Formats: sequence, C-alpha cells, structure tokens
Amino acid sequence: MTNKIEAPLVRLEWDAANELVDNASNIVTVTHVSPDGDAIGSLMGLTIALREHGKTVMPVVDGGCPDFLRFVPYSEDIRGMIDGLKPDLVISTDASDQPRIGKTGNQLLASNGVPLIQLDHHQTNLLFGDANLVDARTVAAAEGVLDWILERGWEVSQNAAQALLTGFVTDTLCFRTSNVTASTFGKAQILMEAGADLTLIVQNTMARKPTSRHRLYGHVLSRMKLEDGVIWLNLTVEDFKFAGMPLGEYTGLSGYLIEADEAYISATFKEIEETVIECSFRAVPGFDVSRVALSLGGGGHVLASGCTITGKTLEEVEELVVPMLKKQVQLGKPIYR
Ligand SMILES: [Mn+2]
Repeated sequence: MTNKIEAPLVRLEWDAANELVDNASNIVTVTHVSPDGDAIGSLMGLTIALREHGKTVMPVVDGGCPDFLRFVPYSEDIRGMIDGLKPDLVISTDASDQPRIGKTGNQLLASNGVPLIQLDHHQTNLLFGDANLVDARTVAAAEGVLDWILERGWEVSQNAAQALLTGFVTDTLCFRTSNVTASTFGKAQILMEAGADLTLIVQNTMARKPTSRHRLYGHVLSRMKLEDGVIWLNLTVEDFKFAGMPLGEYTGLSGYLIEADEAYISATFKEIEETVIECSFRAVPGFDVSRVALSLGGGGHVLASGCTITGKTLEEVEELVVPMLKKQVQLGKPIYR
C-alpha cells in the first residue's frame, strides 16, 4: 500500500437521472442517518427545486430534522417515518452507501421496488443507485444539487439557495477545508445572489452549539492520548450521561483534536452500546483516513471519515484501529506544516 491519493471519484449519469425525474410525479427524497447541515441542506434544496418544477416531493429521514437545522426552509415538512408514502421515485443525497439512508430509506426501496437516484460527494461512494450523480470534487452534496439544478437550466430560488448554502457552509467548516476552490466561491456567490443569508446559517450552525457539548469536552479532554502522530479519545455511555447529551449525538471532538500541533490523524471512539462503537476520523492534508473507514465497513472523505464497529468493546476497537491509523501516519506527509 502506498500513500498515493486516488483520483476523485466522478460518476455523473445526468441523462439517466433526468429521465427518471421526468417520468416521476410522486418523489420521496431521503438523506443519511444522524443528518448534518449538508444532509438537510442538500435534501431540502433538492426538495424545494423539484416542487418548484411541478413534482410532489416528500423529504424523509430517520428521526426527522434535528432541532438546530430547523431554520432551513420547509424543514418542518421532513418526516421521520414513511407510513403511507408510495413514491414512484426515491432520491438520496449525501449518503455513500445504501445502509446510510437508514430504516426509512431502505423500507421505501424494499416495499416498492422503486428506482433510486443517489447524489453524493464521498470518495468512498458505492454507486448504489439506478442513476448515480457522484462527484467527489464537490465540497458538499449541496454543491452537487446546485450543479444538477444549473445543468437543468432551472432558476435557483431564495429558499433553495438558503438550504444549499447551509450544506456548503457546514461541510467546509465555513470555507476552511482544503477542497475549497475558486469555483466553490463562485457557486456560493450564485446562492447569495439568489438571496441566501450567510450570517443566519453561521449563527445557527458554526457559531452556536449545545452547552452540553462544552460540558462533555471539560469532562473527557484530559484523557486524550497522543502517540506517533495519532490523537484519540474513547467516549463512554457514562460520559454522555454526565454531559447530558443524547447517546451518540454529534460531538465535534475529532475535528477539535486534529487541531493539535503534533497530530496528523485524530479519532474518537464512541460507545453506543457495549459492543457497538462509532468511530470518527480526521486527518490533516497529506494523510488519508478514508481507506481505514472503508476497510472497517464505513466510508467518507480522505480527510474526514467514519464507521461503526459491532461485536467489539471500546477497548478492543481502540486496540484494533489505532495501529491502523498509525500506519496511515507513516504513509503520509503533511503538505502545509
Ligand atoms: Mn456532505
């Protein structure tokens, strides 16, 4: 194995996707479980644009829309369950494989034999749609949705733009990630000219967080470990209880740990049940955590990825995965520091 970063995955089956959309009238849009800003932003940007072009569209995700993303236009329409829905087309956004679209998404596909378009930007995408719109060069699934809207020659409405800019902002950590290019700003300009409010998004996502997250950080950070360029933390069920956070809620800790000067790869190992462990990885440019996640049944981006390991305890997962990450440190070289 070398540290050669693979060419970005690009598979844009526009014609097949457009034909499926043109022949459908009743569409359900879905996105990945534990939805983040890009999941909800791409889901709603697409939903709004399709509705504006005469389609009946119902957005669905397991558990519904998280509270902090309720500022996204029409997010109140997002259902947490599929009862009664019988679409003639399902479109998923921001999910790299079919299990990621959760119980609701998989129930929809299983019960109807209905066709699936999947739109995504993860390098590890498994091309699981009947039509695939995957571009790993895009910074967010929301950018892929915008590309599709522009490809169709559609206007971008203010509501669609607001939803889509949310995906751009959250997936790029406010235009700070290494995949941001001049073209990213060109597309952000299109969205802001259409009326998207950047400050509204920043204040609801980047600049605010639940206080319980501060409580968790204060409780666990002294336990972090740093060896051979890898920095990591184990998070137990007890830690979440102490902080008053729902089990498994997004913590942002791997993104925080990777800011440490001596770290090239960071990880958090999150105990959901005694032998169900969620792993989250981050890397600085020049290293690759996507293949470790993929080999463990997960996926993601070169610099940010994750997986869920079942049948092992927190300690066993740490023992298995940390050496894999240390190996990735040896295979890489920092580009900027
Ligand atoms: Mn995304």
